[in-house]
Amino acid sequence: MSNSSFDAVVVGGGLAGLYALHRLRGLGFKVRVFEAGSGVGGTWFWNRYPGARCDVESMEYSYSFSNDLQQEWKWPERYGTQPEILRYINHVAERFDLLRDVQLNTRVVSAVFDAAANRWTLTTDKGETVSAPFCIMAAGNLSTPRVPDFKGLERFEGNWYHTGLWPKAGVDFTGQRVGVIGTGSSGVQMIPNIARQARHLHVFQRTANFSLPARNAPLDPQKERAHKANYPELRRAAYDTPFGMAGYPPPTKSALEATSEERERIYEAKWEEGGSISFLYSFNDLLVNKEANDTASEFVRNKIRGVVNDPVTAELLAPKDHPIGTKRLCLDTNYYETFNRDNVTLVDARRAPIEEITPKGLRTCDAAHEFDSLVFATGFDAMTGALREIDVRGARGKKLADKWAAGPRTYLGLMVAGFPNMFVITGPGSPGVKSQMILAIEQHTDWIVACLENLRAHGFARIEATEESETQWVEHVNEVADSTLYPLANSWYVGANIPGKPRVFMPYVGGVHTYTRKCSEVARKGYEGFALS
Ligand code: N01
Repeated sequence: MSNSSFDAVVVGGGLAGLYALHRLRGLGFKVRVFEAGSGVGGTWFWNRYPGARCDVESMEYSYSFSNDLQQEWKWPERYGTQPEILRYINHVAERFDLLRDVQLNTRVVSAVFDAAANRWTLTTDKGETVSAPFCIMAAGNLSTPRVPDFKGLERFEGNWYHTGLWPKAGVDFTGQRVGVIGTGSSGVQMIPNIARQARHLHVFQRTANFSLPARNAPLDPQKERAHKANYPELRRAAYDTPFGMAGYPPPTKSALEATSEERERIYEAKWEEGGSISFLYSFNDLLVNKEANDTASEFVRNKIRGVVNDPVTAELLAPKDHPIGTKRLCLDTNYYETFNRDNVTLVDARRAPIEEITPKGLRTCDAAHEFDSLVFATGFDAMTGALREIDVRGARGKKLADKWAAGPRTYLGLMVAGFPNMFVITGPGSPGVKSQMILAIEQHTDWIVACLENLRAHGFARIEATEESETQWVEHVNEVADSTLYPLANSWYVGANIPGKPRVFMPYVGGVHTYTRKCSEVARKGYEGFALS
């Protein structure tokens, strides 16, 4: 590396890190991005499992910062596939000449703040050291894959995979006996695809998840034209919505005010239309009133019962432990139908938990299974995992991992008290993961860049969230979550998938509109809640 001193360093070369690089360059900053992968793309670089696809429509799930880019790029389908999205990200990286400042195959292992010099020093797994006044954490929310701590995995004689670390060359399961563990979004997308190849597929389900039909199709050229004709307006309008997506008229009626016939008609139309936001927008209280939610949950359970031929399997697949929408609502193509295939078996891993991996497969408490391949669709150490894996030390030498031992604390999901000049893009306490992620990335980054401009204009060298503003924000995030049904689910939003992780509701569910207004107001009031010096 020719120069180890920068104006800003960025950790992560996914959608967030690349946009941060682009914007920081616009300030005239000398920037270095560190990316652990051998290519850019983050989530879309690593999650190459069969069937990986975005659950936000492709006309929405893209950068808005360049009108030429959004007008010229052609998405072939309603929802982008992983290869298509990765192609798009690489196109953006080339088009904006970003790659020359991205150092691939390099993992940041520590980030230490020097309070006297107001500089962050980062050390990489290659033993390099770089420093910069500002450190931007763009390390992702679902970027630390987790394989459960099953006894015996090292003795397994077949091949095993995690959805979030999928081999670049792909995997051919033709003729194999395959076991898939996990039925979240990744499992739900992957299972129908593996079922078509495998000799036999066993799906180990601990918790049934709600899934709706995606209704993917080639992108309707008329819709594409109409969307592109109004792209800038639609992008702007998205900031005024809870989920950061325009074009979904907010519901005004409670599910409990509707007759059962009216509810059925509305749910049926949404089911046919496909898409999760649209379905959750059937009525205005599905995420805040359990009784209202029960009507939607039961509608989907009945759909599952209608699709799956075997009543015992259908009942097992019909989620009963959480209200619909309180875990990430999955979108699928033929997920439930897959369980009608002769070569697919659903195993109830709640009634009979997996006890160990054996050389030939795995053993639950009541049966042994033999597999050629095992696939872990077991999720991620979400939202905090990536930052906790880096040895981050703030102004008084305090470790971020210690500060977050009882759960993450941030102000606006953007900064952490005691860690000056370190910004987080879509961190815990931000609505990022509960919204159109690329919009959130652009909003956070634009705010950070404006903040850095403001520091420079006023001759400040340092910005830090105050303890007080952080505490108030954490309380607010919790209050808002507690006014909804979200905390009722054992989801990764509360860290429930990681044994021992403190149960804290991490995303901000007050909506993109509320959050964006709050961020603008904070900036307008001279970065209220931050100490500048
Ligand atoms: O992970 P998850 P994911 N024994 O944590 C099970 C985004 N995403 O990779 O629910 C048995 O949701 C676990 O069971 P339980 C999206 O935001 C988006 O699927 O903990 N099972 C669960 O079934 C999503 O929410 C897209 O009881 C075990 C599964 O593994 C997020 O990524 C596509 C187990 C993990 O589900 C994460 O999704 C893919 C054990 N010991 C992902 N441990 C799209 O855009 C865990 N499980 C479409």
